[in-house]
This record gives sequence, C-alpha cells and structure tokens, in this order.
Amino acid sequence: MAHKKRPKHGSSPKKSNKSACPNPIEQKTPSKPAPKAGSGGASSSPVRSYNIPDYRLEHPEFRIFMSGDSANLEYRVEGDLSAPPPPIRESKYLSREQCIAIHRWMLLNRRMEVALENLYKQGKVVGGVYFGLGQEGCSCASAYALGPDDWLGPMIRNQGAMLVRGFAARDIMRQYMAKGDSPTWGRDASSHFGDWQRRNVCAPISMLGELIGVMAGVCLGARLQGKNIAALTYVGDGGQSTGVTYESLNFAAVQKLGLVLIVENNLWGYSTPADMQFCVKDLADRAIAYGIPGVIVDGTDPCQAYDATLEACERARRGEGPTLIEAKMMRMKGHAIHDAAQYVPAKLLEFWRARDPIARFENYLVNVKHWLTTKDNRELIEDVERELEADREAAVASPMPDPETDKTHQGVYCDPSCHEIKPKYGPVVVKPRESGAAGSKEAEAAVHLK
Ligand SMILES: Cc1ncc(C[n+]2csc(CCOP(=O)(O)OP(=O)(O)O)c2C)c(N)n1
Ligand SMILES: [Mg+2]
Repeated sequence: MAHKKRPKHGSSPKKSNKSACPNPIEQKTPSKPAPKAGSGGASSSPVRSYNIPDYRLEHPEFRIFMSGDSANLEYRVEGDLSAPPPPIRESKYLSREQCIAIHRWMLLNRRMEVALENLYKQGKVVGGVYFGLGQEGCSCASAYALGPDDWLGPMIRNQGAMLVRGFAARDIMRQYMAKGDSPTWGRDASSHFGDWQRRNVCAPISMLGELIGVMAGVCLGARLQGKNIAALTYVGDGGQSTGVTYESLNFAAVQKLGLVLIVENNLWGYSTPADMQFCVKDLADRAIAYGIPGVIVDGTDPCQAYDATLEACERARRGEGPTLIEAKMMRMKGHAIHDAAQYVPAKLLEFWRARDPIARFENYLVNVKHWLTTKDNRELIEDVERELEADREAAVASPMPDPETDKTHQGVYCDPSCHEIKPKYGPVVVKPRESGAAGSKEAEAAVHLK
C-alpha cells in the first residue's frame, strides 16, 4: 500500500493512518521519475519507484471525520496532536539579513490583515476580506525567492507575496476599500489586481486553478522571446482537484515551462476538510502523475518554503520545467471574514496555533540564531507598526472613485488606444521549419470531413 518509505530530512515519518482511499502508488527511496513506458530505461523490478522529498521536521498524523446527523453534523479530529512544535529548519541559502527581511514581511503581512479586519468592521471595506493567517511564512518566503525577471501569480491568501513583490500595504488597503487611487482605481475590490508592467504580477483569478494555465502561458511567452523564467503561483488543497489544474500543469510539464506551483494544503476548502477532498496521502504525490518533481514542505516554516521555491525557480530558469511544492499548514481563520469557522475542531486549531509561523521564526531569530536581540526585534515590530499606521491613514484618506471626473481610467477593459503591448524580454524567436518536416499544406485547409 501507500508510501512505504520517504527520504527523510528530519524525524522518521510514522505509518499513515489515512486509509480510507486505496493508494496505488508504491514509493521507495530516491530515484528519478519513472522512465516513460517503452523508453527502455525501466529497471527489471516490476515495482516502479518515485521520490518525493519531504523537508518537514515533523510528520503529524491525524484525520478529520464527519459524524452526527444532518441537524448535528460535526467534524472530529483523530490522531496524536500532543507533540510540541518542531524547530525551524536551517535554510541552505538564506543569510541573516535575508531571514530578518522575511520576518519583517511576515509581520507586515499579519498586521495589515488585522488592520483590514478592523477596516471591515468599521464598514470601510467593499466586499469581503480573505486572510492568510498562519500561512504568512509560505506566502512571504516563497515570493522572496523570486528573481527580478520572474513572475508571481498570487491567490487570495497571498497578500504577503504581493507585499514582497513590491505592493505597499496602502495599495492593498485602498484596493479592499475600492478607493479611486487603488491599483484598479475602484473598479474592483479585494485581491483582484496585478501589475504586468513593473512588478511582473498576474492578478488572481477567482476560478480555482485557472491562474496556473495563465502562468504557464507567461513562461511560454518568455520562452518565445528567448528567455526561461520562473513563474510562481498557488492553488489550494481544494482548487488543485479542478480539471484546469491538471490540464495546465500537464501542459507546463510537457513544454518544460518554468512553472512553480505551490499547493497550499491548509486542510480546508471552505468547510470541507482535506480528508474529504482527496485520497492521496500527500498532494505532492500528484507530481508523479505529471512526470515532474514534487516536494513537501512545512508551510509554517519560512526557511523550508524559501529553499524549496528557490530550487524550483532555479530549475525553471535552467529550462528544466515545472515543480510542484506541497506546503502543509492550516487556514487559521474561516474562508473569509464572514465565516466564523465554527466547524473547525478546537483541538486542531490549538495544534496549529502552537505552530504559528511568526512566533516560531521570531524565536528562531532571537533565541536560536541570536541574529536579533529582543530589543532589535521590538524595534523592528515598532517600525512595521509605524509604516502600517501611516499606510492605513493614507488609504482611509484616499478618495472614492469619481467616474465623472476621472478621465484617465474610464474603461474596465483596455482598448487599442490604451497602451501598446510590447515583448518584454526580446523579439519573438521563430524557429525555421526543418526541411522535409511534416507541415500543413495550404490545400489541407480545404479538406472537409463530412
Ligand atoms: C472552479 C471553482 N470552483 C469553486 C469555487 C468556489 N470556491 C472559492 S474558494 C473555494 C475553496 C477553496 O479551497 P482551497 O482551494 O483549499 O483554498 P483555500 O481557501 O483553503 O486557500 C471554493 C470552493 C471557485 N472559486 N472556483
Ligand atoms: Mg484549503
């Protein structure tokens, strides 16, 4: 049955108790993705083996079950939730300064979301607010691994990634309040904005999974202009089961496009627990079916999220194709501000609260690495709070849009007079067709099948 052995970076994984679904994948110690059938490279063993590295330092084992009748449905969690939180895994790449920078981004991410919650309660937000509480480590550290020519395609829980990629907290707050000087000039609200001109950011797409194909297209566009880039995007444990996720990732795999897909396994899709959404033990296993590398990280550990993303980006830039990274963590609030998440078992919340990415990283920087003194850390927090307060005030003071007087941003859609879309990295390079290669003949267009 499932996962006999995982190559370990940390403590040994316990036997899975996730046995509800049969798992046809037999896993053994390191090897490459299986050679294609008929390629002649297969070993003589009738059992194929695959390698999904797991960077985590703990392997919690629990399952969520639904019980009760329709009037009294409840979820209960079964398994061992008593373990103390694991340490932060030392990064292979991050320096002291970079770790402190990520810590600051995470703090800004969290404080901004608290400010947004308050703005919502004051009736200043148009629409809902989506939170990334508990996911800041993954969101900020992964975006921090991008290079200047790489691209980001954030989803709703990746406000932190937007900050790292250069949006100010006031931009995001203005957007949520639909202000006239917000990134979409009040034409849309919440997180639906990007910046393809300066920051290489594609706006999120609400239809789950659709952004993956767009980001694959960004990589293809860059390749046609002579450059391999990395394009980082995210999908949830729920969203990754959509058809378009499969189609897009398969396309990226076949074309060896530099897509870096982080599957944010936060254990919930709306009010449905992960255990009721898929049968594989780990979502990274799905990489095997695409023939691409898959890796598991603890999404509450910024060092793990950074290292895995950096390595995936480097592969992407070498033209070696996509990587799927499963980041395991927990959505610490409801789906959005309207959802009190009362269906989440309290024990589960408690378990993950002890794995808070910010508290643990702070402890790592102050008490383990001694890279920050308590005073340094306090000053850093005060600095973040000052920046945020100034941004909040500026955002609140911003005007609402005035369609009558705003002549610059009249349309929601571009028209041909709006702006020129030029190749970003260079002219499109067209490979001449090899002589003798099969190609469509003009006459073929006239053939109709009846
Ligand atoms: C294709 C599609 N189906 C359904 C929805 C409605 N929907 C929006 S968010 C959501 C839950 C997503 O859960 P998950 O992918 O785990 O992401 P999370 O909210 O946990 O970050 C659903 C079902 C949608 N936006 N798109
Ligand atoms: Mg989810």
